[in-house]
Amino acid sequence: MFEKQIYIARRNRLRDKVGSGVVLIPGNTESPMNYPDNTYHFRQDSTFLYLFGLDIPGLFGIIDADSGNDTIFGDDITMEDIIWMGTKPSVKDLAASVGVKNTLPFKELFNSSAHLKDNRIHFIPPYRAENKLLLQEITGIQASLLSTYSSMELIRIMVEMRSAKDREEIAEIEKACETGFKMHLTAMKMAKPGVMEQEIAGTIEGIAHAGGSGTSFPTILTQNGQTLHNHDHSFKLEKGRLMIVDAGAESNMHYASDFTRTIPVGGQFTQKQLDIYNIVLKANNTTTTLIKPGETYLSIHLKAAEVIASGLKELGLMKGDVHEAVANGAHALFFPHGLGHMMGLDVHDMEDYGQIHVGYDDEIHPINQFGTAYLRFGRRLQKDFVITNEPGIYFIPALIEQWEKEKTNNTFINFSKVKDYLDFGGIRLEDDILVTETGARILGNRIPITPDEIGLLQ
Ligand SMILES: [Mn+2]
Repeated sequence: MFEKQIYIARRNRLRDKVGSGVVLIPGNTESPMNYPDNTYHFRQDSTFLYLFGLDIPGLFGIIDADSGNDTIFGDDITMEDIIWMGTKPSVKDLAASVGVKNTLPFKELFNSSAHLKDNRIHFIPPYRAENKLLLQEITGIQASLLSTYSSMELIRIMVEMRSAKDREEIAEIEKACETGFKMHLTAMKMAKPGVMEQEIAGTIEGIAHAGGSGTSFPTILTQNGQTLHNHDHSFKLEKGRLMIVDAGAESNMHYASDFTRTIPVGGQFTQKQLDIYNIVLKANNTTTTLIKPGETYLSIHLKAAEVIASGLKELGLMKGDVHEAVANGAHALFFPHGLGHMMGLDVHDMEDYGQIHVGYDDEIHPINQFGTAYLRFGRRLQKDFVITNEPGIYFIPALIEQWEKEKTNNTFINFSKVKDYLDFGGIRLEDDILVTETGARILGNRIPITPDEIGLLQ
């Protein structure tokens, strides 16, 4: 936990901005896996963590902008809890540790329904079934309509508050980066022919648990990198293939890291792999040099797409004018996703608020074109934003086949040449970036990325 003044200041800031009404901040509860007492790893809600800091299940926060009071609802532990789970401070003491004076037993939340009906209420769209049911009960709004009735005003305020990271938050992200570095270095050293993907994935997830609160998202580790979010780890590594690892850790306070590296099994790239790898590396490095306050990430995404298109043109896989190719979305055959996203308490920071509200604003709107439409974050950068930089090139046989059949962008794509790459897989390279006053800083020690650096590890 941070010092309690930080949480008090955040809640006061929120209260000032929201002006009037009652803000409901449900914490998360334990969630059963296969029977009630066998639960998933507990993960507190990030908005609750941001405003109330307490990392335990079964709490609910209310910030009352009218009265100026904050209340935490929760139950003190029973003798049975002490016997099985050990002792823990009272809800009153926990609340005091984050500067909240008022506490009430959890059941009192249901008695507050009348009070809620007389006031403007604000809540973020709930994403867990348990909290949907809870909000339905206390607000009287049907669970399926809760998203519709969530507060746009609260979403805007929270995005504004959480987008720029403060010093303490950046220090936490750097801890997660340090663990992420160890995970990736270990994966690189283990990537030898005959090793099971699962063995490496399990080992690096252990490092994430040893270094903090586990992984920040399900690990992607595969020699079938043409599938962007491939969570299968059932193959044995083969010489000549590329292994993609997209994995990150959470610090103990739940701040995230998120890195991707792609390495040749056994350590040596073929020339064909190296040619594609160097294009992705150039796109990644170019992105880092372009990041600075005032630039839009949408324009940087498109610049990275141009680096990719011009590299592929040099190899004969694309043709025609590079700007025109990118304007027409031809690069998306190879780079069908966005350049990156915000990162903080969530690996896709604040994605539960609605991606469009986090990544776009009144000035920068999403582009509705295959590929660029997947860009999660496009708006103007500001100092202390933390974003990911993750360009990639993939050869997705089904997509290539469809585009060729439908003649999609065939003025810019040399399909006969692309066919030599159907068994290539994919390459993605991802760093985590802090926007500084004048440019960008790569967070953490940069994980080995040049072909030479990678070769030395094996
Ligand atoms: Mn990412």
